[in-house]
Amino acid sequence: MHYKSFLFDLDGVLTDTQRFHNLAWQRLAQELGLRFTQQDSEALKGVSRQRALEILLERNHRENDFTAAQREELTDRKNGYYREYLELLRPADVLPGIVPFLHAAQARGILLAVASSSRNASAVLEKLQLTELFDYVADAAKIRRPKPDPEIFLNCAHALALSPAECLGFEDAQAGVEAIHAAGMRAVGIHVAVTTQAPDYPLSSTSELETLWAQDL
Ligand code: B16
Ligand code: MG
Repeated sequence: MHYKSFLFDLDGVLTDTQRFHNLAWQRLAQELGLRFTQQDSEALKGVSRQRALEILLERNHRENDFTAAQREELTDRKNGYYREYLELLRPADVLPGIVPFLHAAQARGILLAVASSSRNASAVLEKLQLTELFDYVADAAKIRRPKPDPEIFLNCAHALALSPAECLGFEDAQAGVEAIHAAGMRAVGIHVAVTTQAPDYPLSSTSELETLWAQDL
């Protein structure tokens, strides 16, 4: 194992909060009379809140129907719904295999960081009681260009004083895999549904993470 750091996406990798994002967007879409299919929800994965709203409106041909102030109200409303669902989150909601994998990585001296597009990332990590395990958590509010731009992954590498080649990224979203590759890093894909850019190490679930130790990464 030549990697010195693992950079984790949060929603859909450490925990299944992606379903809460989906429920919140679905609720908003219903209120606005917008279509919201499984494919729409895939397209919204991993991108920022503002970009997700744009994509939803574009896919419904409604991109010219809302002012900047109205869009802000819509993203705030979606976030309110998401925060409501987050109330249900417990430490038991960390996905299978994650905690042992993080401990095993720490035991090998591998640095751990979170590279999530979510401005709620710190709150989610606290609720899951995972905060202490990470050496660095990127602040999504300070990232100017959302995934698939590499900025957030490069921000983590920089904070840990490592080169991109020394970092391995973990993602569930196509936009995230693209961001990792654009950063010059290799990607572990956790059940990545759309594969315009295949992850280097595709896994079907977090329960398979331990199999990575047996590979010559
Ligand atoms: P928030 P990740 C992403 O998190 C989600 O996948 C995406 O669906 C969401 O729109 C985005 O965070 C922003 O989240 O509205 O909480 O700031 O997958 O990068 O951990
Ligand atoms: Mg994700």
